[in-house]
Amino acid sequence: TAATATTAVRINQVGYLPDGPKRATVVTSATGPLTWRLRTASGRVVASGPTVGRGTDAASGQPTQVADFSSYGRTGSGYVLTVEGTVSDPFDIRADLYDGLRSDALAFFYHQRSGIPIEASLVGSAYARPAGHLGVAPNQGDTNVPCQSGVCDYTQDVRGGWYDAGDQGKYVVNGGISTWLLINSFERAKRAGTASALGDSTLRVPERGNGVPDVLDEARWELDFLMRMQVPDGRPYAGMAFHKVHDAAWTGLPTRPEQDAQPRELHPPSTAATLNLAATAAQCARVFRPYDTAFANRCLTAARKAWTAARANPAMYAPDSDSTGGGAYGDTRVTDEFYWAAAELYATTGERAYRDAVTSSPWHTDANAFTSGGFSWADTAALGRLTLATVRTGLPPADLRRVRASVTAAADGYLSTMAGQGYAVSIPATGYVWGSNSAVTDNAIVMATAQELTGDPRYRAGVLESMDYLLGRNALGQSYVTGYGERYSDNQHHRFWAHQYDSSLPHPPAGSLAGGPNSGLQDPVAQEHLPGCAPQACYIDDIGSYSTNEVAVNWNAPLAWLAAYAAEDDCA
Ligand code: 9MR
Repeated sequence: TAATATTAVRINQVGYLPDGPKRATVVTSATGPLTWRLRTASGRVVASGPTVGRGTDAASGQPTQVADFSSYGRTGSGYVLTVEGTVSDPFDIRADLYDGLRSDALAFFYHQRSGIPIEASLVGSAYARPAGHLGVAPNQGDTNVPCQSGVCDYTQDVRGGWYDAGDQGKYVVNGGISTWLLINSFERAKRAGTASALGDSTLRVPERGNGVPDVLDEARWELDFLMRMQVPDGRPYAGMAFHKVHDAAWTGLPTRPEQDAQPRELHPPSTAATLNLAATAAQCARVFRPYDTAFANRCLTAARKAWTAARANPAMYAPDSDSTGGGAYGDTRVTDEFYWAAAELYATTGERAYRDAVTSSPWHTDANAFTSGGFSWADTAALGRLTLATVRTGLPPADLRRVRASVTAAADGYLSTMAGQGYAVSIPATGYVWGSNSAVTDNAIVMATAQELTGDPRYRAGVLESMDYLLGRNALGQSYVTGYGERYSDNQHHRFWAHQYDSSLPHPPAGSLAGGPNSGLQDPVAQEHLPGCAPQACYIDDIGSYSTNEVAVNWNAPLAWLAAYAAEDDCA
């Protein structure tokens, strides 16, 4: 009978914005439309309508229909959506829905800091810990780290920065894109007139109250580290950036950072890392200038030096094979990093040489600058496009039009990918790779930028529906953000937030985003538990599943960006 045909009603488990899209996915074997009913906490039906069939798509493998209750805009909590006796999780409709996530997703970065104690007064006693890798035994870094054998004969002080993820490596490539996203979030909010929400004393960071916007204080923690990774003057490859620093062998699980006893090693400089430094330091020089001129100048000097060094050493590639003790972040195509760095240097300085580097780059006209995952640590041309599309420069009008059109064209592509599926996801069925949730967030940032450029509300709807996916409207009914929703990821792969291994250790803090479904099943836990999974269902909330359930700075940074964007609604 029809009453047994519907098995789930999947929603954003946190809720919906009053003026945003409100859609749910109904998993059902029914072939014709069904009736959905929106009920208040007291059971009163306040809206109803027919579902629309979507069939079975390759990503979820589930037969789905969609319920659209967007026209209902009254606020409240404890709503449920019912379809044939199947009841959704309860949810809210309210304008301040994303306010908590805006600060929690950013607080992730303080938790991940290296080289500074994490204070109980800021994070609570469960998450407090002594400084990691600040030259105190048993730590062997990061105040004077030797190069890997044969690479150089000196040590370097590379303290500070953020640990990348569940491991305690620090990678310039991935740190770069994450830093860029935090600073870009602020730069965008400034244009929107909403930067005060990211201003001083908005975050739980030790620098609160120093007169500098807290999101920039957090970005600076990493920028200082990135600049410490630059090869000093007078040394071979001066101006280049070391690719990464991490333990000689993979750190055991669990290990609190200050208890790590392994030798730390600096890995050879790479062109990609150097251009990440050039790009983010140039962005720093532009955005920090009103708050700290000396720091802005220091950033600009580092950026110029990095650019010059990368031009002199354009093919020093970090190999994929260098993954003992840390991720490889290998990249043998750096033309996109050159484009990104040139774009940032040009937007900051206006200088002709950087403009020429932009306009002569193949990426300036390449139709594939935006990937099916928007951008990533390895694909950075899109970051240059986003900067050129939004920051006022002297770019010739025809070029600017083309750059902007490329942003909206990419956003249109994501919208059309979303429209065809049972769950509105901007990535194709083949796109559920390691860190797939960050492809969803990164695409959403492109859509948000398209909305800024055009004012078209369809793009904002695409952003908000992407949040729906991350917060529970997906094939598993899983919220991928710790502390948000009815069933959220709570056992992400991490060496300190390792409650699943040791009950005296905490779960990840609220606001931590899991990497998400990965149909490649690239770890033993995923291989054991997920064989035959549909791409969107290849996920397990187990600490051992590092290929589906890790946290990472390049995943939480776009989440923070989007939470800040979505939270702006309540000032409207
Ligand atoms: O995000 C990275 C993903 O694109 C790669 O496929 C994967 C394997 O190389 O590595 C991911 O990055 C990890 C890094 O190598 C080490 N720190 C944890 C990162 C997130 O899992």
